[in-house]
Amino acid sequence: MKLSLVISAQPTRYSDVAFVGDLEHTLGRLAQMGFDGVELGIRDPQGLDAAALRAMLARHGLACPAISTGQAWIEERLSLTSPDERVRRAASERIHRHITLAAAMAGPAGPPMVMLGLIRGKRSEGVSDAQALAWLVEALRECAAVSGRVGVRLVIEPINRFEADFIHSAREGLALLERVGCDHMGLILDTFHMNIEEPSIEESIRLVGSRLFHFHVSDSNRWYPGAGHVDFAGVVRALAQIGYDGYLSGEFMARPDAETAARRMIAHMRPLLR
Ligand code: LER
Ligand code: MN
Repeated sequence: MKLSLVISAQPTRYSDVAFVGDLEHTLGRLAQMGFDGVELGIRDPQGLDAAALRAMLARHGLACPAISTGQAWIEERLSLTSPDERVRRAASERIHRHITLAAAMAGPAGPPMVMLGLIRGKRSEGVSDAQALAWLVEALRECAAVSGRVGVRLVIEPINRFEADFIHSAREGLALLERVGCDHMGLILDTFHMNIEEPSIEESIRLVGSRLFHFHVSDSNRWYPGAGHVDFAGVVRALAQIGYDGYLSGEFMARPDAETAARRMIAHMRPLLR
């Protein structure tokens, strides 16, 4: 298992990323601290140069296991479950651009995965659960067809009930995967959401098993691992049991500051991976 950190490739209001700003400088600092990779939060891939990003990552010896799309919801309210057909279409098309960027960024370990969390949107008033789910499934099947053509894997994130109004748990995430029916779509689990929604973090990791494609770490209070009460030794043991060999990607608030939080994540997590 390897360690990465969620950072933003563009300016953002999203608060749970530890670094926003000069990307080249950030990558240099993270490589020095001992990270293996970075997960890039990207609101809109338009205007980003995949070859330049790939070269910048390579200069610092960092991988990019995933790019995430949630800023398109946070900044622009693009949603796969909006009652407005034009908004749903814009959200799908935005994800297609993320997929194209991911394909063009492919490094030695293949292309980054594209993460779909908040962009599923919130169920609007007057829209039933069944309707929202039907729109979501339809959009995910379309995204899966696009990503399948270029060999990019998609990951769905169960998100806690205070931030999203459906697909909160690992079990609900698995049911969604079943309904979409696509082998190159899996789940990402996030210890912050799991601490709120799952009866047992370890049991839920085991339940997801081989459908676990990616993993976010932050402590129970959304601070860096080690700042709250999540048992990360138990988390790593459960991940090892299911043969998970991907990234543990830190996604937490920049507290007390970005640099200290990132260092403390490495100090807490690295010894658990040995
Ligand atoms: C995104 O990965 C996430 O975990 C959500 O909580 C977004 O805020
Ligand atoms: Mn997350």
